[in-house]
Amino acid sequence: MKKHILVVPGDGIGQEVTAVGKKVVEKIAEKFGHEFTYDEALIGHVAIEATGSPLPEETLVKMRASDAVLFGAVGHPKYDNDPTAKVRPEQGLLKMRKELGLYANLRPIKLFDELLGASSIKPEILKGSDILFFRELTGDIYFGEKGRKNDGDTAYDIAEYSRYEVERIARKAFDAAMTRGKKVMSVDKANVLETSRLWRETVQKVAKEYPEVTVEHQFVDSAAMLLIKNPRQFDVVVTANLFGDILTDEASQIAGSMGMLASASIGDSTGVYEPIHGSAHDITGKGLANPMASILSAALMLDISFGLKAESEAIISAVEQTLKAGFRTGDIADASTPKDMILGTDAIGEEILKRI
Ligand code: GGG
Repeated sequence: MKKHILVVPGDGIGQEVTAVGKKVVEKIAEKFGHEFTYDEALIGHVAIEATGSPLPEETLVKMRASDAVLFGAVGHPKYDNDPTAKVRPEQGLLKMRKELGLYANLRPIKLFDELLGASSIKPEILKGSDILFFRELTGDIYFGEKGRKNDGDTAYDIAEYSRYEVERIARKAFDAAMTRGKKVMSVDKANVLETSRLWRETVQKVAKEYPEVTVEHQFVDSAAMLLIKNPRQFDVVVTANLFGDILTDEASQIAGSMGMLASASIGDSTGVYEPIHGSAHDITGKGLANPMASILSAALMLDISFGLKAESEAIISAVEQTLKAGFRTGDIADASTPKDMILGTDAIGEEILKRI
């Protein structure tokens, strides 16, 4: 198969983990006889430094012309400490999602059995957890009008959802549920928010098209609590942009670490595949970052954008075997991990490559 992949590492550890993710894709191409070509582009802080824009037009053109995008992360502490900055790395991420129509963000919470001890949640509560989040990605408070009034003393962010936006993400979640446990949990805050009341009403309507699927509605505060109390009761979850952002970071503790969670952003055109974690400048340049989220994002890319199921499974199996062999990065090591089995970004990448 011939495919053109755009690699967009972005900022901080995005550079380090995406390099390993790309090596894994190259190994798959070699092993399975595919012809993948690659190009690179800038986004985030590195793009601001080079061009003044967090998402240069050239990057967008390259994204649209590619078959899939392997993405890293955006962010820089410089902006976190300067709330008045007008140009910010995250604007590149949001604009990319809007421009490419990436309205559905799939975040599988896959717990490898080998990591049962890595979480602070008890293994007997975690064992068997397998959740697929659908986070709506192009609406909500992230994209509504925002600003300041009263000479800057009052700030506002408007949350907005249209029926159409809710319907299309709900359909994606219900379609996925039909291939899994035929169960959808819709998460909102319908006791308080009007957008959530429209969300619930629309999900209820879409649910009628899927009589085999059981639907449960949860308020986001309750869902956040249940996720830790009983993660096994979750299967497919569909929720709004902000709630999905927060709940999936929480859910990373089910998988052991943010460094284990991959994601796929799909919609109207080219799919974008990226770890859910950010740029992590506290560990940037130290070679400590866990590349597995990037590697597992590459697996999602092969499966979802290219339909290469066996290749995708080969990657997941290589990650599993590496964990079974006892290798860990620092974020997923526990007290019982021997020091010499705790590897850096490139070294654990090599162990995974060996097993493909
Ligand atoms: N790879 C994910 C990433 O770069 N996250 C940083 C970030 O700003 N995330 C906000 C969001 O996902 O909406």
